[in-house]
Amino acid sequence: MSLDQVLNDEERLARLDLDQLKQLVGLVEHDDSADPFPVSGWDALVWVVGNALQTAHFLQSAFGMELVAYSGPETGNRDHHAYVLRSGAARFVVQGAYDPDSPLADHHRRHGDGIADIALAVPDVDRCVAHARAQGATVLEEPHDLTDEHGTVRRAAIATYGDTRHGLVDRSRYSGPYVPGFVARTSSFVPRPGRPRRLFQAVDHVVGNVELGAMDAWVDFYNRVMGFTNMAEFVGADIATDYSALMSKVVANGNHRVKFPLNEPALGRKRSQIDEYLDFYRGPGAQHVALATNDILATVDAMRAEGVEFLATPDSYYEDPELRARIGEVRVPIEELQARGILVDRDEDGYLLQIFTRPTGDRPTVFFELIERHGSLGFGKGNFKALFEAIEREQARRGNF
Ligand code: TYF
Ligand code: FE
Repeated sequence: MSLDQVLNDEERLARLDLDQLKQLVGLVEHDDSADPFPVSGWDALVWVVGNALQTAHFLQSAFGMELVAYSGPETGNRDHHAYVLRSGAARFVVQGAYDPDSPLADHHRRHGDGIADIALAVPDVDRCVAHARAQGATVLEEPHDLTDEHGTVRRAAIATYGDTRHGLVDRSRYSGPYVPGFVARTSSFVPRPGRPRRLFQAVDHVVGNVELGAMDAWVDFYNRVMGFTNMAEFVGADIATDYSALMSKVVANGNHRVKFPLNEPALGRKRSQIDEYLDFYRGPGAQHVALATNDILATVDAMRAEGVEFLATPDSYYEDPELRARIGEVRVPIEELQARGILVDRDEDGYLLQIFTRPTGDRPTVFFELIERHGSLGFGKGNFKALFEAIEREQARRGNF
């Protein structure tokens, strides 16, 4: 697929052009014809939460997302409520059980709020499933058509780590608001005056936490089953603070739009943040979602004004002369970053700005990252130590460190 073909309708509607998208998420040229499992991008992050109505409200008020579709008892879905929200190219679906016997209630009982389906947009669902099956993947949903008056969505799903799945979705023959069973829905929510129209434009990466010793097997799964390749920032060595450690490797699809860092705990003097996640999520799962923004300062300010809490970065981070020298010039004075706790990292390709929220649910599990890329295709390796120390301060506040 050539680069000018990769923009989907939503991205065109969101007036994202190719150069913006390349910069935002580090998109690269890729030839699909030789790819055994072509993936064009993200379809949706599908959450199971304890209260979908209120999560949908939070995503509108605090994350600036727009409500676009709904399914629930009023539309014939007597199992759960589901709200579809958009921000630029990003789509979230939040589901909460209506029927006390819904499988979603069991999912929530076990995992708390979390991502059940990291759904990917694929041009050929059947080809992907045939390849995945031949490679030994577990097919959770066989390819099937969902049809209504707006057309047809073809969908399948394969299992990944823990109870997480990858929906494989082809919506090229569909013009409805999400998938059959959903109706278009907007809301009366009005953003605070002066707030940017969008707080983020795309999903950059989704990180998976897997069990001790399992990371390489999952890297192999993404290589073999889904044709993903290992990204440069494929460290392999432990990333350690004085107290704890983890290992992280990154795989990406052909055009690099979909990037999956995979973490496993490593043995340190204290309990790793990954262990804390695995305990409270009751197994492997999606740890953080990085949202790409083209103005991280405005986004952080807008989210903070709505009560979103970010990890604190100590002043010593900004005063470290070694860091200052390594970072060089970025688009704003360092003081502007320091005032907000935004981290900077630079590599051979450019730099990135990033910041992390506290966990957004009741358990110390899922959280968000905001990322503004300026050429760097990395994940902020230079910030790992400062970041992990900040996470450990939070773990200690919770009594888990
Ligand atoms: O995605 C990444 O790799 C960075 C850094 O527990 C990171 O955002 C890695 C592990 C982690 C938190 C952040
Ligand atoms: Fe990240």
